[in-house]
Amino acid sequence: MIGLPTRPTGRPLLMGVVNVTPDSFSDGGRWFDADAAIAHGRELLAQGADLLDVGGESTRPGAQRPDEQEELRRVLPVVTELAAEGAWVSVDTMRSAVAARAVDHGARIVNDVSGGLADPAMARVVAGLSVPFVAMHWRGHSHDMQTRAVYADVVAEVRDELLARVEALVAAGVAPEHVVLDPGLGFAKTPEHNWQLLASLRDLVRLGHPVLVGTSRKRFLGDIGAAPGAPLPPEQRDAATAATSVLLAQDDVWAVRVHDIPSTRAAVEVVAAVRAARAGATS
Ligand code: PMM
Repeated sequence: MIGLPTRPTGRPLLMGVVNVTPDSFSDGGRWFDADAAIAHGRELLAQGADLLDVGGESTRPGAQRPDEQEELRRVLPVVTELAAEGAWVSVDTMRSAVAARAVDHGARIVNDVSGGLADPAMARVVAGLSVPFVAMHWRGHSHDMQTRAVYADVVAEVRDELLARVEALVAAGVAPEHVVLDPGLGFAKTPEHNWQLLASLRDLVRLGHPVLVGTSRKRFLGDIGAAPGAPLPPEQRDAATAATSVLLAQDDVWAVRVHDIPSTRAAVEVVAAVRAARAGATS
């Protein structure tokens, strides 16, 4: 059984994003070629990433899905090489067949933005693979997900829908300690929903599962530090991302999923240093 990488003292793990896609909203097309994606993964590791999340399907609002063969063609060479070099690799996929092949090629975590809902075989396959599984909150595929951003109480509904996923995963044989929860910021959420979820993140952490959060470069951060009606482009959202990483570190999440490692690394190391100083002052 593969365990989860341990969280360092005082800060979350840093999961670096390696999108092997032509159209991801934040870095679309930049690492589409396998060699470029591998080089990017190495760069993220050199900058301090603790794990790498390799994905071949863009989930930006409105995106169309690649077929399974195309997804495999994109991710397998990148997963294989980075895992062979010793990196802790997760595969970002909604397809159980892609998850199984990627684990066979060295991936040690399955990150499913649908939490196992998109592919009915996912829970059973992951149980058989015996690897950690990231269950993200999801209400439907990207092409129309924003129509599902309707909540009376977003914090309670996301929590309850995630707990329903935990129940289904465990019933299919996934070890409870293997289930990582993710509130799915930006997925069937308005900016207000994302802020409310961030504000209440501690409640999710208190459920007892490791929590992973992806705020990096997302649309709701585009208005921070921008003129009204002129959101910043994704590459200029790393300062706001780092600020959310500080909050997430203070909430004791297990990992943050980010595109730019240096800015978030500095942010979470500040939190760890302040915590160490506080602990020293009281001992
Ligand atoms: N966000 C994206 C893709 N995969 N996985 C998890 N677990 N959590 C996320 O928030 C998440 C994800 C979309 O961002 P990208 O297109 O920049 O990768």
